[in-house]
Amino acid sequence: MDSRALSSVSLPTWDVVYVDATGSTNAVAAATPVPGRVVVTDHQTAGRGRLDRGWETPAGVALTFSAVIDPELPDAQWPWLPLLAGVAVADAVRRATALVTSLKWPNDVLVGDRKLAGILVERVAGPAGPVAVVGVGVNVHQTELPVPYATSLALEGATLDRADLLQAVLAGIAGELAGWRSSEGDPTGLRASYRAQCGTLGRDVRVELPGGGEVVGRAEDVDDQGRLVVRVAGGGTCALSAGDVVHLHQPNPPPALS
Ligand code: BT5
Repeated sequence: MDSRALSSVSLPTWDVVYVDATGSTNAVAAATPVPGRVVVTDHQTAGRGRLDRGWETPAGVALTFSAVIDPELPDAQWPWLPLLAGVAVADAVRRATALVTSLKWPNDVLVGDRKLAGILVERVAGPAGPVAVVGVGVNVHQTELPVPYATSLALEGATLDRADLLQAVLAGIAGELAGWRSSEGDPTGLRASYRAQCGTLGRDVRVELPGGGEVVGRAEDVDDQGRLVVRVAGGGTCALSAGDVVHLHQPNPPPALS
């Protein structure tokens, strides 16, 4: 199908390396963590999700790649990286297909309530300090998916070449990174883009915390550190930096952007 085009993507600002098949593009990128390097494969055989979960994609139908990025910003701003990648993926899909996408905090890209794309950001030691490996998986041509709450571009009626999608997502990541760096890590612009697309805001949610336990309440905001602010029963709020969100009820109107 589009494997041939995927194998020959070449971009000025990224060093794109194609492999026919590999376990995890994040693992390959982490092994040679040169900023600007992108590892893309036609068939990822042991894809990784967050918290040691898996990411399953058959050969020839999904976009699976990892980009090595030196954010050149203080550690405190790094939590914005996965959110930034989510914005770039959602923008690229929306522009190319006219599908209505949304972001489920922190970084799932949804069509309706189904997951189209997942993102895994890992921090690894690079040649000149820590770098981020930003792994992106988008369901493109699949007609069958491993979980009932997933979807693909094909199932949503959209046809898109994986090479074109890769280029659009990488251009989006580069553009978002440039804006973020030029503001010296002030996340105001990125936060506005994120909040405008975040379907979690205004919804009742259950957030399952990484260490066990959960928080139930109304998702009110994403703060300037990228944390989800949840108003819990009784009126207080808590800001969560990690967790799995379950959307509980129908959405309310989103909050006004500040
Ligand atoms: C993620 O984790 O969503 C991050 C996925 C990142 C995958 C990319 S592909 C390129 C790069 N290399 C890698 O090895 N990984 C990255 P999480 O939020 O933990 O979601 C994982 C869960 O999504 C699984 O436990 C399944 O329930 C579900 N899942 C697995 N495969 C899926 C698929 N193809 N589409 C939608 N959901 C899937």
